[in-house]
Amino acid sequence: MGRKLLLDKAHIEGIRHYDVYRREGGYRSVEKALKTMSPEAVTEEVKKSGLRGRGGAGFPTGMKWSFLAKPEGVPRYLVVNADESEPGTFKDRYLMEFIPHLLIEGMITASYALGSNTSYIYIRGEYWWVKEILEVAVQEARNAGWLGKNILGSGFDCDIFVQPGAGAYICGEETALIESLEGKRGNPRIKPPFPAVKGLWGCPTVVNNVETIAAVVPIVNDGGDEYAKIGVGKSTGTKLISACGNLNKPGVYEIEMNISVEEFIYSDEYCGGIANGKRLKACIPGGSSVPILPANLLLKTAKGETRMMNYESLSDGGFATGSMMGSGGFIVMDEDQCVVKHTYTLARFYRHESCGQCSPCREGTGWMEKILLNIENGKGKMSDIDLLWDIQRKIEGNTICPLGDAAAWPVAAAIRHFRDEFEWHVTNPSDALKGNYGLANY
Ligand code: L3W
Ligand code: SF4
Repeated sequence: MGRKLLLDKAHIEGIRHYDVYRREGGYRSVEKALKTMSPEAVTEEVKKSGLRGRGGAGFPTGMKWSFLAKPEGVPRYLVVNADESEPGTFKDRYLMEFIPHLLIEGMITASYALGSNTSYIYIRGEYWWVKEILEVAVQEARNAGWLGKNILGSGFDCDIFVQPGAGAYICGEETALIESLEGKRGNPRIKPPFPAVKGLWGCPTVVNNVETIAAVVPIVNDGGDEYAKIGVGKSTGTKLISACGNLNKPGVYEIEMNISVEEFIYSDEYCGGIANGKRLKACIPGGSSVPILPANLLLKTAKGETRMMNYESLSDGGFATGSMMGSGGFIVMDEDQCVVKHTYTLARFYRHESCGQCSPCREGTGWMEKILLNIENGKGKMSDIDLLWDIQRKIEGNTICPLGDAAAWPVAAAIRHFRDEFEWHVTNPSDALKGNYGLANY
């Protein structure tokens, strides 16, 4: 059994509430940090741990914290990104819903390290019941003296506020999130300046994912070196994976980052294999924004090495033959699934969620959606496939925020690996219309 650092206690009855969480050892990291460590020492442990941002980019957390500007007399902020909206990703919801005090504990310790006296959880509006759970937990922490003035007599003041979004995917992009938190339309800002220099209300701000901040708890409790012993290379610690699609046991799993993709999909400890005895066709291993991989490149890399569930191995081969760990949204497709249809569905999503500031993203996502719908409906031409390729190339790298890339990559990867399926739709329009388009038709 793999070690669990975040979800090990998530199934204890009543753990959602303070008394049980505390009885099970909760808030030890706050005691340790505030009573025995300097803020710099906490950041040092996070650096030693090798923790990387769990929202998708995998940026080293300790490095991000040390980039935080500290001009005198200017407040600093910690903002937790709980706007989990990436299709296929639901691990932060699970953590917040079942063990909300883990996030709050991590936030207090992180706020101490960063010097943030007011910290925010920006949660997606659709998670309204999770917001209520968090608000109860924050109040419990306040009542127990873990939030407020002079916490544990340390001289450190901290409070936490929960702010819901209103259903826009783009508000998960850190600068759009900050705009939204300031009460404005969630349009991404041009970076630099990075939030670490100019973030919320123009002040230095660290934006971290829910899981990233929760991981601060075991790192401070056991030390960064202990955390770094789990996993491989630059992929240290454990990772939450939300597994969905044609699996026998979809769900949220905490894995050590040294297991193979094959073990994750087929072992009983995790997903238990493909549902209904079907064959594995493809997988989007890191949330909808990352490239799809066909089964042969999913279990083994192009070099013939076992593909592992970690940052390096999943991206091995670049986008030509690899993908990304991303946010950990692991979407599995069996032999009956149609890649053209899935690609269309994603294109529709990104077109709908584009904020419209940049022409390549605003116009390109609309064109990709229309062309994909035509192909899917048996009305496409062979030249449409090249046109699609051309459009996604013109979006990638030419936009203010990563949503443009996120819209382009799935289309590029689908054409790269499943071009024959696109061509089949063009040459067999009546079959495509009837919905006969899985591997079974080849
Ligand atoms: C200070 C510098 N800070 C970088 C900070 C930066 C940010 C972090 C990573 O996009 C990806 C995206 C989605 N000084 C800095 C610096 N930083 N250089 O480091 O930055 P970046 O630009 O690499 O990424 P990002 O803008 O945070 C995130 C992908 O994740 N994704 C999305 C998942 C969606 C969810 C969800 O719904 N929960 O996670 C999945 O793959 O496409 O590429 O903080 O400020 N010099
Ligand atoms: Fe808006 Fe798309 Fe430009 Fe991002 S890439 S700023 S979502 S138009």
